[in-house]
Amino acid sequence: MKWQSFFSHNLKFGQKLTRLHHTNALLFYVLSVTGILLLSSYFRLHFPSTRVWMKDIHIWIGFLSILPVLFYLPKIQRHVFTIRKRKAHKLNLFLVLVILASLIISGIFLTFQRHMPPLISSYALFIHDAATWIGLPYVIFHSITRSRWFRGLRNGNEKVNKLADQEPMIIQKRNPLLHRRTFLKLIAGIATIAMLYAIFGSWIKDMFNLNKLDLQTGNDMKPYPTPQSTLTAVDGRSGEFRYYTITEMPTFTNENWSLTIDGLVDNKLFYNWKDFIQLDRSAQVSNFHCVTGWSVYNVVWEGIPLKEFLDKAGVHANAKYVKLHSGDGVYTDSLTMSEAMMDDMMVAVLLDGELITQENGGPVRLVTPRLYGYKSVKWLTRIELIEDEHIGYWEERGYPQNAWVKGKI
Ligand SMILES: Nc1nc2c(c(=O)[nH]1)N[C@H]1C(S)=C(S)[C@@H](COP(=O)(O)O)O[C@H]1N2
Ligand SMILES: [Mo]
Repeated sequence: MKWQSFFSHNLKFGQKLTRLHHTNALLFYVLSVTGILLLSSYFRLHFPSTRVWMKDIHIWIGFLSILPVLFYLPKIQRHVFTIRKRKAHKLNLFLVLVILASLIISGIFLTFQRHMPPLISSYALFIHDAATWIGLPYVIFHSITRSRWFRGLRNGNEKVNKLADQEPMIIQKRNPLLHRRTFLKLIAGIATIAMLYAIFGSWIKDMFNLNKLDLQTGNDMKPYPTPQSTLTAVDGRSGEFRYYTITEMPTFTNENWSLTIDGLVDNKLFYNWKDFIQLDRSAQVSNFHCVTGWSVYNVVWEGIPLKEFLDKAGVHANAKYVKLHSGDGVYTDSLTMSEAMMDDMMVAVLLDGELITQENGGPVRLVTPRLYGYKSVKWLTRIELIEDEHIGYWEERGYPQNAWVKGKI
């Protein structure tokens, strides 16, 4: 990369293009790094507050990255003309522009997704992810094969083998694997894939739930509750949960799990696992929306409406908020009294007829279909009635207190 070119005037057309290209590449790298940190569950676990401003930085740089594209647009015609005879260059240009456009447009939607129906943000997130997983390996491969080091490697070899090159054997020309350039590119390709696998392997595993089995055995609840409802989702569940936690996942057994309802109530309630699963449950089909853009549709939850616990406990007149405590010992959130009394606020124990798994917040989690997922406290163990507003875990780190999902839920 020629750093001087960033500061010089009177550049020729080609040099200007190169400068745009390098600016674009730099921004793309910074966005990739911040973007991957945002996705990483390791980062969420160990640097939760950094995550919030990292997201802002990612968004701001994202907006900045529109500039090189805008500067490029008036030059596009001339550029395409100069490469009119090079098929590979044209294809490359087209691919890069499609990837950039997808990332920018979906990124803008994601930035403002709180003001849009969740369906749009799910699509935007899908496109943003897909464009990243195609674009990033492509860019890494491109940078390796275009780097001076790589070219040096190629030229160096060519000099050494000059003699051999003068009389190329037919087989070398025909067989792409034996052609030196292709071979080096192949190596770069393999290196890229290996590198990406090292970085994203665990993410890919999470994505495809390859490690679901060990996680499922995390909790050990006995007896296993049988569904009391036969409700099923007509179209079946669609979408995948992204498992979030800001601590190591707590592990529960029937011995160490309990639920307490206390604070400003007439009767403090306390349930151990045995008592808890004797309670009458109802079921609901609802959608689950995370404020970062993903949704899961048609989830069948079975559990006890939060309202029933509050009625049973007898809420004092001065209680204004319901504070929810996670058994992880760190995560909390709160609901206003009217939010808490909504019919679909549920203390859920079964998901699609099965015990909620450990990574999904089981054995018991709150379900808040009309409010964003950060209100839906996982590993719920305590419901406390309080008078003063409580600022929840993510709200303290920049998420809005108002978690209502806009549009069709
Ligand atoms: N204890 C606890 N509860 C939590 C969280 C968390 O990190 N810890 N993340 C919240 C957020 S932001 C979302 S979107 C949902 C995600 O639920 P899932 O991990 O089951 O997909 O859980 C919510 N409840
Ligand atoms: Mo979330």
